[in-house]
Amino acid sequence: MSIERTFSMIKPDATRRNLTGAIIKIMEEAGLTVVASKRVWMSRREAEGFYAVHKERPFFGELVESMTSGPTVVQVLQGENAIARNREIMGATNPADAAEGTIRKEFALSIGENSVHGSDAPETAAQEIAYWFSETEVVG
Ligand code: RTP
Ligand code: MG
Repeated sequence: MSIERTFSMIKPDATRRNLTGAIIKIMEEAGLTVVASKRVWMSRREAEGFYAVHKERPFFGELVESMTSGPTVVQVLQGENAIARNREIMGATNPADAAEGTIRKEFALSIGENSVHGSDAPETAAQEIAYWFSETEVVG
């Protein structure tokens, strides 16, 4: 067990439906603490840069479209095994495969509009946090 930080996003499909508080409540109840948070309307350039790893994938255009379609809440979550814990409460990428009680099972509309993002490993967590936040903006 170790205290970790992970990067999380509440995506436009969820902010549009006013689900920010409901989603953060699930995170907090799972033992994760919001140690940085801001609401951003991503530019195309920011979305393409953030998702650069997926740029050759067939869904890239659709992903960038949806991430620039409205406000996103970008945040840093801290807690025991925060990376895995957050992935667990998010549920599978495709809401059709997501387990009962997960955020995506409850709120996601489709694989593309799946309400949340969470880092998948320590390296990506560090990169993704640094993409959106300066060190002084993360207050643990
Ligand atoms: P995330 O990175 O957002 O936490 O989600 P993930 O690891 O579960 O999924 P990943 O494979 O990294 O894909 C990133 C995001 O791209 C969108 N996607 N659309 N239309 C499609 O087939 C498709 N596949 C992936 C999803 O919004 C996914 O969260
Ligand atoms: Mg991913």
